[in-house]
This record gives sequence, C-alpha cells and structure tokens, in this order.
Amino acid sequence: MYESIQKQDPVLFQAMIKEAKRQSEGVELIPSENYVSQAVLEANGSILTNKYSEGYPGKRYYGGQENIDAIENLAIERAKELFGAEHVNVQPYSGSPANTAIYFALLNFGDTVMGLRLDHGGHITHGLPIAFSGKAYHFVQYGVNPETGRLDMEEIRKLAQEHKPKMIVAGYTAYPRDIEWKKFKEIADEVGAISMADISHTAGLIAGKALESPVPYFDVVMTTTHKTMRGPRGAIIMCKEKHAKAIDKAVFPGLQGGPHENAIAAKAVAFGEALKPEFREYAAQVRKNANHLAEELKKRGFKLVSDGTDTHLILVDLTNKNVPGKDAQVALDEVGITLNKNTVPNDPRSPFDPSGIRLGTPAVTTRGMKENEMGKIADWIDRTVKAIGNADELKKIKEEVRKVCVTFPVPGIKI
Ligand code: DSN
Repeated sequence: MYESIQKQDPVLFQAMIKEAKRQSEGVELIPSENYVSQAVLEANGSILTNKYSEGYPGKRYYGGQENIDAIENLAIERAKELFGAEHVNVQPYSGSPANTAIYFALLNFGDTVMGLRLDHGGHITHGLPIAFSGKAYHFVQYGVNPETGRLDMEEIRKLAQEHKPKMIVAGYTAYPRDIEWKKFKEIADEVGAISMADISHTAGLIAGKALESPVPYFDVVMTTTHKTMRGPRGAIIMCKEKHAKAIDKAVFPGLQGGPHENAIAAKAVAFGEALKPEFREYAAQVRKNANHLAEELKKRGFKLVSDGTDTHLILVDLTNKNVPGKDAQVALDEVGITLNKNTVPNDPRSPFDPSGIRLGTPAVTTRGMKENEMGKIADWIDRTVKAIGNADELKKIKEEVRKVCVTFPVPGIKI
C-alpha cells in the first residue's frame, strides 16, 4: 500500500501503515464510521482533486468542465434514484456545511427553529447554543422522554404549537430508535413549518430499504455520505423542487467555493454500490447485528437507553456498572475495541467525562461479521469493563480481538 508515499515521505507512511493495522486488527464500533470500498478510495484519491469547478453542471465559471459535468451529473442521478428525491445537490463538503446551507437557504437569521438537544442525541448544528446554529437562529430544543428514552411526539407537537417555528429539524447522532417521519411532517404542517430531516446516521439503512424514508414527505433531507452510506467524507442535500434554487444558491456561492469533484466522484461510486441488491442485504444485517449486540449486552447487565435499538446504533448508560464512559472508552481502546464516550439523556456528568458509551455496527458488518461475532464483542466489552486496571487480562482480551479481526479483511487494506 502507498508505495509512492513510502518513497517520498517515510514519516507519514509509518503513521498511515500503523493506522491501517489499527483498523484491521481492531473492532470498529463507532457508529458513524465505516470501511469504504477500494473503488471509493480510488475515486476519492484520484486526479479529480486537480480540478476547480465552481458552479453547477452546464453553468460553471472555469473552463475544461466536460468530464466534471458528466461525473457530477452521475452522482446526482444516482442519488435521485437511490432516495427517490426530486432535487439533489451533491456539493456540500460535509454534514455541518450542508446543514448550515439549508438554514442559510430557507431561514433568516433569528428565525425560530426546533431541533433535538445535543445531550439527548442531536447534533451541534441542531441548535447547540455555542455553535453557529445556536447563535444565528433561535433554536427551541426538544428532548427525549426521561422514562422511555424515546422522542415524545405529543411533547414535540405542544412545543411546535407554542413556538411556531419556521423549521423543524428531525435528525440525530445518538438516538437508537426509528423516527416517525409522517408524524413529524404532520406537526410541521400544522404550524406551517418547513420540515428538515438530517439522516446522516441512517441514510445507508434508508437507501438499503431497512428503514422508512422521510424523502417522500419532507421539504429537505440531508445526509453525510460516509457513515452507513459507506461513501467518502461529504454530504448531499435532497429537496422538493420548490426549494431547489434556494438550496443550490446557498451551497454555492452562498457558503462554498469550488466543489471537491474527487469526493463527488467517490459519492457517485458509493451511490452505485448502494443501488445494488447486495447493499439491501448489508443494511438488513447492520440492523440484525445491532439488535443482537444490544440483546447480548443486556444479558450481561448493561443498561441501554430506550432499552434497545431499531437502527445501527446503541447507547449504553454505564451508571449501574460504576464505570464512567471515558474510562470504558480508554480501556476498550487498549484491547482494540473502538467506540466513543457519550452523554446519556439528562446526564449528571460532563460531556468530556459522561455516563455512557455509543456504539454501532456499520463497520463490523462491512467486514462480514454476523450474530456470532456480536456475541463475542459483547463478551469482550463486558470483560474489559470489569478488567479496568488489570493489564494482564486486558492484554489477553486484545489478543483474542486481534485473532478474530484478522480473519475478516477490511476493504482497501492490504498489509
Ligand atoms: N461526528 C458525527 C458522529 O459521530 O455522529 C456527527 O457529526
């Protein structure tokens, strides 16, 4: 791998090879991560990075666009087919710029918007007070029900009727349950709000027909293209035709300059892969694995927020184990299991040292792991959490993890 880098830049090469080893010898459970195919890697690292192409296909500000237009149109057409979208903009650099572009297109600064609190599973771009979204717009934040850990649609309806938002954002980074898209749309319609869905976490499951889609109902739907979509780092915005002009103008020239056509080509590759029947099997298996892992963790006394999962994602509250999320993350890192510490709803601890951990199955499923491996992973997690401070036991678990992982090759890694 990386022969030219090895020759030209041995220091960087060493770090990259170590990372490749880490990715292939460990269990990747961060729910927003995945392993892309060799074809996605090739498109992303291709000569398309050389080209500037401000504007949109057929209307650019620089010459030499005949191939770039064809590539961007391919990504657009495949995304439309995959999600049944009326209009797609494939240029956003990533999720946060995409969300910012949507607000910039459809809101005025200071407008009232509703979004889920970050510490209940939302995102910084859904109105965190110290973020741009929270400063530029008047976000009214909704939360999950403290008893059930689930969204309470009646509470959301009440808040919407009280605050009359111009937009309602339905989208999540640490919420394990399926979303009632139709109900959200009904509430938005009742108060005359624009409906916006951020499906960054579940887009691959929606594309793979393993979860219901908001695209037929919602005014605007955005997603990152990595995570369950298994494409390059980036994002797309889908919308009804009536919002198309505003969205396109907000992305360029409103917020961005030249689109990254190498990433757009890689998005086209990923959408092509997701249109194949195998991707439906993948999406279904991601859910099966998450569900199995959740049940295996519960059997070992782990408390899950909302008591389970409908998606790829599991949120564990470690309070009953007397282990802070940060300590669990560090110990699991030591054995080669990667996940992230996470707040749980109404967490008494701080976001830097919260009560929970967040995990998910998109990456392990890409490697071909199934229910049998989910049982092993639950066991390793349980033993690791119990063995914090016991170097010998952690070393033993690390070797068990490595032995299993090397039998499941990672796409794009040959070492
Ligand atoms: N950082 C992403 C995640 O991990 O969910 C959200 O932007």
